[in-house]
Amino acid sequence: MQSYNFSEIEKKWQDIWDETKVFAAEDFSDKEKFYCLIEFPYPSANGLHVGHPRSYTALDLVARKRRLEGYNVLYPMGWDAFGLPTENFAIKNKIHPAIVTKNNIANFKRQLKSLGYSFDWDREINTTDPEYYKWTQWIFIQLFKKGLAYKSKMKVNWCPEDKTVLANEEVIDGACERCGAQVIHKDKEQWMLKITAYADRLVDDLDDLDFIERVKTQQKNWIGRSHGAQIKFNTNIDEFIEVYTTRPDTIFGATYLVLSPEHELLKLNEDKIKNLDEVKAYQEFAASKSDFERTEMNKEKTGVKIEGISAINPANNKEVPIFISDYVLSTYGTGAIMAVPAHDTRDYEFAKKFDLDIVEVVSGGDISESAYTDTDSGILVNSDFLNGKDVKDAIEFMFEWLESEHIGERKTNFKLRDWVFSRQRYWGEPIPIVDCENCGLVALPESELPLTLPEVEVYEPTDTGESPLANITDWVETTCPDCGGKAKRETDTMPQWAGSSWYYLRYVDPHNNEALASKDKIDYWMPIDWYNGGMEHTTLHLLYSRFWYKFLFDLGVVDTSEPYMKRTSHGMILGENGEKMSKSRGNVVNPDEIIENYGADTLRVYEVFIGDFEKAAPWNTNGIKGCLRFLERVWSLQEILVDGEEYRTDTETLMHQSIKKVGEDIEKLKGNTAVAQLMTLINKFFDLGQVNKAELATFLILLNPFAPHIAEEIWENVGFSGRITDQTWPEFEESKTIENEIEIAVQVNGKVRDKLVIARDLDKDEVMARAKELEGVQSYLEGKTIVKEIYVPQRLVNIVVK
Ligand code: ANZ
Ligand code: ZN
Repeated sequence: MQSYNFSEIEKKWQDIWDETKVFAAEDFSDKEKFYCLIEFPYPSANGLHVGHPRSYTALDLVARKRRLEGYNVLYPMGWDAFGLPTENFAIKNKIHPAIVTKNNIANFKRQLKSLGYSFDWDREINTTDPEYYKWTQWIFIQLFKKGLAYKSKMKVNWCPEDKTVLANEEVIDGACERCGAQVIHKDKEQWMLKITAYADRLVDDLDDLDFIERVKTQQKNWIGRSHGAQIKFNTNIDEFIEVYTTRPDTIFGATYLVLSPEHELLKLNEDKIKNLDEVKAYQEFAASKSDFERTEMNKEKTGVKIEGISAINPANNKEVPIFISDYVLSTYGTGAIMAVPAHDTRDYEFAKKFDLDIVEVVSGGDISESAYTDTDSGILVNSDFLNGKDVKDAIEFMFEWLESEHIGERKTNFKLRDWVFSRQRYWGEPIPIVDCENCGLVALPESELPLTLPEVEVYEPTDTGESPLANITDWVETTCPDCGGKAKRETDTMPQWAGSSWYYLRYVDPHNNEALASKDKIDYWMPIDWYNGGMEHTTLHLLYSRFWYKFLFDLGVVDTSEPYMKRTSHGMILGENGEKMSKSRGNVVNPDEIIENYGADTLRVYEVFIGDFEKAAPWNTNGIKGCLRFLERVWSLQEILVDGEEYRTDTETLMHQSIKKVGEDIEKLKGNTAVAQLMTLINKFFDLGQVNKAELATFLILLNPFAPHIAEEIWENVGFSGRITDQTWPEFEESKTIENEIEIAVQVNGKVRDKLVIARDLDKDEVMARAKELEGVQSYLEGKTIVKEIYVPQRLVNIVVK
């Protein structure tokens, strides 16, 4: 027999799959539809990373299994190709970003094809294709028309390295998510998307989705819905200060107020502030810091007392001082708080430092040590009409009280901010809006879409904060579509997250010229049944795309309110040294080399065998070799093949067990234990010295999702009819997964003395009789009286003697 020539086999089957389009999804079919999706890659110049195939392989297993189960499966692939790395590469190498993108895509596609994924390549999409981004622009215009896209001058995150603004979601611990540079603040006019209008629905609708818990929790925390009260404090200068609190129950312990340094009241009443110089100096100091630095938990508290202005606590009419401090943010709640040092940690630290009153109003802690923040067990004290209530009741009582006294009301707040949607870079979708001297901001008519990116000489970003498009005067200067007057085009572009916010809809109808996708096809394919992607996208792409989809639902473009029914997430593949793979660490593994030396099937098997899907896993070259050895053994099954239409008694139980285990494990993304089961099965065949045709056929179908090329090749070689892609997924019988003969322990007075092999359903009398005959047992029974006989079915016998 020929040896296992994976290169030849893999090329052969990839060509056959391509030519016969076996993985093409049918629009409309009698079969049930199944839409599975992986996050489409950013085609970088580095090519495919061995991390990418982890996600793609996991859902390729599901897709291939579903097809054999009779589903009409859509498993598409495309390119999320706008964005900074391409633009930066283009600038450095003086090649147009469009050409860089084209080359990168060709390379990625070659690599993905060489892995044998069952993608429907006829539905390939590319976010930088004007026929695609025409619809990204169309959605933007709809958002604009509904008032959900607006321009506003605001403090934004600016990355000095990439020379562009960043969304809040792109700032991680105060640094640029992409390049790691420390983010600074700039006041700039920006396009914003009103994602906050969807905040409630984005939280509430999570309940009905089959998302892994970590994803739900992260989205909820990011949106940060909190229920509290807004309370008015009167002051000595005839103005109210409104505070936001989630603990109105603690109002009797509010011994001072803190305003954010940017608070309006200060600007409007500078004449009444006696220590204005000191206040101004502090305001400057705070302005230089990021919100992240300002709210860091265990940093030294700073602040300044406002001399000349004080407030009255409306619960007990006591006068309380007012401070400014950077730990109160201007962008949350009302930008002012009532400080309750006895029950809030930051207030406690501040009060200690400035020697302010700390009044206990919830009993149960020791406030000489630290703030008592527990809300589950304390009882209200020192609080007049609230005394004796527990925290929950006291909060409810206060809501009513505040409303009846007209000094406050219930208020829900969100951490989520509107989405900063413009970027000052070249390689993105142009924003299809003009600024008219007469009419203001006007959207282009749909007939003028796509508004394509103009050719430019230089696409380097500028330090002025304007995009390179601003320099092309004859593009910028245009006429207003409404009045025909003079107008200027918007020169900022959209962020990389734009195209990926709706791409899954384009797959259902990728060549449509009339609409982003036809209603019929959307109704047929959506929602997506299973979506796998990285945890790092949870509060970016995953949240943004849920928002856009809900907006399209409100417009009537789609007929369900959520795009993804199920969301799972994979762990990263790390370098052999356990660190993140990166060029600078020199630990990058190139999938091309692995495929050349070991084959695509081996790489696929290794990608699932590497460890628990949700956890990070280090690459290991010995592991790869082990997977190749496994496939070589699979190949040599052909040498021990014998005839046989049914499983043999020797293999029957293991066959049924394997069908069950492999099937269930694929569903749970436990490819690693599924492969282990296949290894057990193949060992059995070699132990027996034979595999029969019935057994081999089942084995190959089970192996196929993992190693499809070798499975198809052996199937054909041994003369089975048709192809694996035409077969049905094997079924198992539960009763046959159970071993018929079992081994049980036999104890005398609780100590194991021997073992007994019996038929599983043997009755107690027979089991006891045979147990007593065992040699290892008899010596312990001699001369004794049996006082009790215990049989725990299918587990053990215990004979108690005296
Ligand atoms: C009094 C109080 C007493 C508070 C107590 C807490 C515990 P979340 O859940 O995040 O909404 N806060 C309100 N606005 C703030 C701002 N702009 N910057 C910094 N902190 C602010 O938290 C709401 C709580 O965070 C509010 O409730 C307020 O402190 C503080 F025992 O008010 B609390
Ligand atoms: Zn006009």
